[in-house]
Amino acid sequence: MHKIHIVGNPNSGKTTLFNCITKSSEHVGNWHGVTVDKKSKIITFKSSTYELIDLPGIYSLNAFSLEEQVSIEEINSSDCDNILYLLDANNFKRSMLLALNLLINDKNIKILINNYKSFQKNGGSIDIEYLQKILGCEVEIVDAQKIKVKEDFFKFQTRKTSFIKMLQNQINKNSENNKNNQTDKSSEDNQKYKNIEILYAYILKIANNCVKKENKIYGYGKFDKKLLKLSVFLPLFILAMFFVIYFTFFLLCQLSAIYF
Ligand SMILES: Nc1nc2c(ncn2[C@@H]2O[C@H](COP(=O)(O)OP(=O)(O)OP(=O)(O)O)[C@@H](O)[C@H]2O)c(=O)[nH]1
Ligand SMILES: [Mg+2]
Repeated sequence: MHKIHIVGNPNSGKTTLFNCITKSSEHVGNWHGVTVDKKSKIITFKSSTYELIDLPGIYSLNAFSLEEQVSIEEINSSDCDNILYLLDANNFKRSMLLALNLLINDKNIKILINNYKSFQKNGGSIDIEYLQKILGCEVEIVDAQKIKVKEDFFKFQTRKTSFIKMLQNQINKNSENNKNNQTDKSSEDNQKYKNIEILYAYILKIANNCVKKENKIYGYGKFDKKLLKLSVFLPLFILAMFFVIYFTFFLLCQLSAIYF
């Protein structure tokens, strides 16, 4: 039986995808830490059997809470090779940190970009071909709520690209330098921060080359634009302040004089 783990940041839609594929009804919710333990279900697809495992959301391979520890232990276990990685299009850079972590740890991953429609609505786009080329794994746009599993969905073809090799070398070098210098707790923390700095430099390179994003503010529509024009906003602001002052100093004073 093939084991497939669903991994990603909190709130990226992992359980939604798990429910849709396995026809389950695990708890989903629009807040952090909805799934706190691993959930698994066995399914059969094209006469092969798969165990699909939904894990609690994590941001990196460093655990800060118990549920994050559950995920990280599972990812580090020997039977976790094939990973469906849920990437929220609206949080590309943040989601990419864990994806790169998995790739440099030699995991077979397939990146599923979720919430792409809302990202596009805000003027964004992601160059999928570039991502596939640079990361060496398959990248697909999905809708976790109504995904249709196609022929090769459970096939993973990850190859190590020169980009990932370069990143891996830099991370290894940093770890070795640190080992030779000191072994106390603060130097271990320094090494972790340095690793994250290295990863972020690579993430910026990727994002600059494949993510187009208009500088739109989420929820900033036509009404907000009109309202925020100085000629409209200033008189409305003065009027509102006038009513606040009038209500506080005149109306309330007169009312209190009548009743008290
Ligand atoms: N519209 C839309 N909403 C989605 C989609 N995927 C997930 N959501 C919503 O996003 C929220 C989070 O989804 P979950 O599946 O609970 O996310 P998760 O990754 O399992 O979260 P954790 O368990 O906290 O790590 C829920 O309110 C979902 O209904 C999608 O493709 N489209
Ligand atoms: Mg979940």
